Formats: sequence, C-alpha cells, structure tokens
Amino acid sequence: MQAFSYVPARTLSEAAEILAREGEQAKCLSGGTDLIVFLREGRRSAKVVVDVKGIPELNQLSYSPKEGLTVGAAVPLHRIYNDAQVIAHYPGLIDAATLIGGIAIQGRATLGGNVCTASPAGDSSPILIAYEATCVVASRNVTKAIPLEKFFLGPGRTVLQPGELLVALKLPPPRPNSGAAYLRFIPRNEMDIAVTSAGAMVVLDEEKTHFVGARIALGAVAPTPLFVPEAGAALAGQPISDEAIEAAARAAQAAARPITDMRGSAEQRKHLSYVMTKRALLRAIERARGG
Ligand SMILES: Cc1cc2nc3c(=O)[nH]c(=O)nc-3n(C[C@@H](O)[C@@H](O)[C@H](O)COP(=O)(O)OP(=O)(O)OC[C@H]3O[C@@H](n4cnc5c(N)ncnc54)[C@H](O)[C@@H]3O)c2cc1C
Repeated sequence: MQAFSYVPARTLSEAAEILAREGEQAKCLSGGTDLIVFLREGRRSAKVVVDVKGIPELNQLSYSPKEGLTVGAAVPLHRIYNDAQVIAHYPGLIDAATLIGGIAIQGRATLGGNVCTASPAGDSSPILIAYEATCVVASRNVTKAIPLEKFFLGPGRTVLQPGELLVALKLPPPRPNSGAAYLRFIPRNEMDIAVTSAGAMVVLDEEKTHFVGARIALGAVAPTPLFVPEAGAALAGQPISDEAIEAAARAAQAAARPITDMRGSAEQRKHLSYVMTKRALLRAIERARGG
C-alpha cells in the first residue's frame, strides 16, 4: 500500500482545514471498509488520510418529531439499527443497515461512507433517497444541504469538491400514514452486492385506501443510484390497487438503464427493477397500514 500520513481530526474545522490544504490528496476515513481496500488495491490514492470518526458533528444520531432524523456521517451501522427511534420511525433504513456486509462490517461501516463511495449498488442510497434524505456538506467556509438524489455523478463520483466533507444525512420526519421498505436481489443470502435493489416510501390517505404520494429509487441499474419520480407520480392520488402498483413498477422498469456485468445481465436487471419495485411497494404499504 502507498504510504500516507494519518491525521485523527477532533473538530470539523480541523478536518476542513486539512482537506482544503491537501485538496485531492486528502481522503476522509470513517469505518475504512471501502477506503482501506481501495488504497490497498490502488483504486484511490492519498497523501493524507483524515480520520473523521472523532468529530462530534459526525457522530450525532438524533431524532425529533419536528426535525426528523440526523445521522452523522461517521455513525456506524450497528448504532443505527440498534437505535429505538430509527427502529420506530424509519424501518426502511433498518432494512438497508442490517443488509450491508455482516456483523463485523456493520460494527465499522457508516452510511456516510456508503454514500460517499457512490457505488451504484450501495445498499443505503435507494432507501435514503426514498426517505428524501439531504446531505449536509461542509468546507472551511460554507455549509450546504444537497438532496441525496443530486449527490451522485457516476460510479465512485459525487458532487463533493476537494476540501468538502459530508457531515450528516438528514431525513425529514415520517409523514402520517407513511411506510417504507428496502429490498435487494442477490444470488446469496449475505455478504454480496445487489444485482438490483429498490427503496420505496409511500404516504397514504387517512382511510389508507389511496396513495397521497410515493418516492421510489433503484440500485444497480444505472451509473448512480436512480431516483424514479415517474414511479411515484404513477401512484399519487390513485386507489391502492394492483393496477396502480403495476403502473409504478413498470415506470421504474422503464427508467432503469442497467449494464451487463458478472453479477447479472441488463435484461435480468430490467426485469428485477419491476419485481423489486413491486415488492418494496407492497411492503411499504403494509407498514403504512401498521403491519
Ligand atoms: C466484506 C464487505 C462486505 C460489504 N457488503 C456490502 C453490502 O452488502 N452492501 C453495501 O452497500 N456495501 C457493502 N460493503 C461496502 C460498505 O462496507 C461500505 O460502502 C461502507 O458503508 C462505507 O462506510 P465506511 O465508514 O467504511 O467508509 P470508508 O471506507 O471510511 O470511506 C468510504 C469512502 O467515503 C469517503 N468518506 C468517508 N467519510 C466521508 C465523509 N464524512 N465525507 C466525505 N467523504 C467521506 C472516503 O474517503 C472513501 O472514499 C461491504 C464491504 C466489505 C468489506
């Protein structure tokens, strides 16, 4: 592995200062489950590795009915899926957090690192997009908020500029009568990367007979995690019916533009976009109805 200096940052301004000074040659380290592998394989290079796990803002995990959920970028997955508020209010996030790697990986890996790696197949992105997550991004001078669906540019590429880091992901409070779910298709039960995945969040009316709205996102079917607003639009205002769900699943399938690789063919992924969207929607509806 290429030699690098290791700097454990204690404050946000210290990290931002180093990132601004070192530019492209500085990399943030959270759990290291991607970064260390990438550095070892020569897929990333770094002169300075800035450990961000000791920065308080990146370690916050808080929920309020008014503000929703704040997940610091360095909060490991095990803290997220063991958190009573996340379990109660964001079950779709639990679906994803418990799927990533195995127990050992979940002890270190973070949602922040998962989205910053920007894998099209990353398991957290579809459900975070469905939940309308916003990225809080900071640099030496500025803090800004970016909707997650606008965060990705391509495989391994995000809108983050040299000198910027992800501080937290913010999810709005769950709407009344809403439910969400995340599912992925993999050939084995665990420790594998999604062939195709879907995250869905639905909002139902008071009677729970009609959709008020929905947000659907897919994984591993495009160069970035793919938000499909057409699928949500196919549901808005419609009665909950097989026809409406079918229309949304077909819209997701139409939006998917997958490639063929060692994990699956483009044709299989197109089909899976339909199947996984349907299943994620059915689970989200069940949860919205209290199931
Ligand atoms: C055995 C194994 C199994 C896995 N299984 C899955 C799986 O099933 N599903 C899945 O989605 N992933 C899987 N992964 C990958 C998953 O562990 C990572 O994507 C993880 O979530 C990244 O988080 P991290 O904290 O380890 O990030 P790190 O490795 O520390 O960082 C990842 C990237 O993000 C950057 N970064 C980190 N924090 C910040 C920040 N605050 N601001 C800006 N940039 C930052 C780093 O510089 C690096 O480029 C697996 C990995 C392994 C090793």
